Amino acid sequence: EEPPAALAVPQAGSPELTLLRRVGVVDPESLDDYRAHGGYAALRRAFVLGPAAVIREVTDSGLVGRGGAAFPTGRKWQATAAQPDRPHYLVCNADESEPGTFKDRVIMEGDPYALIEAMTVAGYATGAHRGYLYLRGEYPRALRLLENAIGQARARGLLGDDVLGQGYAFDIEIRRGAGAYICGEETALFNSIEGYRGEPRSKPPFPVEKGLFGRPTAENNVETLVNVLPILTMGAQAYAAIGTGGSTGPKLFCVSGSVERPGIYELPFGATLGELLELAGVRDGLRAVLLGGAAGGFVRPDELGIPLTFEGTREAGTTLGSGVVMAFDDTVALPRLLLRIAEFFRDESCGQCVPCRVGTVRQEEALHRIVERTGAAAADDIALLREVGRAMRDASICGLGQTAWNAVESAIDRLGAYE
Ligand code: L3W
Ligand code: SF4
Repeated sequence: EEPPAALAVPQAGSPELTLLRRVGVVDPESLDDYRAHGGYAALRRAFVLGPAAVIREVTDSGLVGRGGAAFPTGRKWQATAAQPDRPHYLVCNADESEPGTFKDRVIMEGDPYALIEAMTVAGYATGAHRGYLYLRGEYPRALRLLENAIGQARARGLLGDDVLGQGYAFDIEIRRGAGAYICGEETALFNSIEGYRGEPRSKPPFPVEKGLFGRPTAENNVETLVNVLPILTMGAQAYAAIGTGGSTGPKLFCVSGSVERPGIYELPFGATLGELLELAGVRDGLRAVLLGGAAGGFVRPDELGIPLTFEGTREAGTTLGSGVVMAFDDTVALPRLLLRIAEFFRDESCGQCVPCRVGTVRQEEALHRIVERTGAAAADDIALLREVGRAMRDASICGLGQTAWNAVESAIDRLGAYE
């Protein structure tokens, strides 16, 4: 088992934290300790409010998905709850595989009961009696702690046939991934749980209508779910006052690369990229920052004023994604880094659709030629990359193919990577 990722939380124990306040503070194996630190107050409030009012609170809070696509959580829950078809399912996407992303791991290892409680609230609100927690296969410590938490919660009546004596039945099953990035795509994830190949389905129909086992399903990222706890305990209004009008609440950022203190940082939406890098101790000679992971885009050192919000990054022509911030100094060979990203996408493409299956190979080949020419690009390589990139973006079935050219494009256009 790997050492605890919770060590990588430079702000651990700070009283002003919302999502990370228990990480590094509570004993992740102890339900009593979790309760002593405010655990299960949100679920109690949910039972007082009832499912419809819980969804209203989540909608009013402005919470949007933290997995990268920023879809409004309240709308997703409302659409699931409204489906007449039964049963409904709740799925927690804990297949955290975006390069540079490790925030969900820190929550699951440092505060596992929070996720179990949040899943129970989500199940209650959306009318599900069964929750699946799809966990990245390479997280053995999270697996052990979550299995323990589920067992303890079951033994104490916090999961099972009659949760908290309220007549609501809910239980959670953990399913482990087997190392495929694509299984983090929600419909590939459903296929994986159902025992099929991890290949994305065409959408629509969206999971809220036909998801796991063809049933109405609310699928949320770990960080999205744990945000529901403070929404219920502090109230939607107080929660919405954190951050900006367009991006409410606190956000976890995964900072790595050329910084002194890599790790998970919790900040309200709206801090600038520069402020975050300052906290992490940015090193001299900064050359580029990759925002949003391999599926995201590069920005230049003179763009550190970009506000870390969904609207701010969009306006700046980039993306926040799931909160990845990778800093690269001038010792990093950009052409090689881009080739590495292209290799990743070629490797992880599920191969189901032509634009992505062939496009990721062509992209890698072109980048390989460039590296062999010691980093210089011929004009026809750049033209080919653009053409292949456009085809992948426009015609791929899922986000993997649609975003496989983002980082390379931004490196060419914003960084002048091959000039
Ligand atoms: C009901 C509608 N539901 C959309 C739902 C949809 C899904 C969510 C977002 O995200 C992103 C991608 C990567 N009625 C709906 C609806 N939905 N319209 O909303 O949907 P979508 O299709 O915009 O995106 P997605 O494919 O679910 C993936 C980005 O994440 N990414 C990957 C990150 C990886 C991690 C990780 O390792 N933890 O998060 C990186 O940026 O680019 O934008 O639930 O069903 N009309
Ligand atoms: Fe598979 Fe790529 Fe097509 Fe997605 S875009 S379905 S990963 S081949």
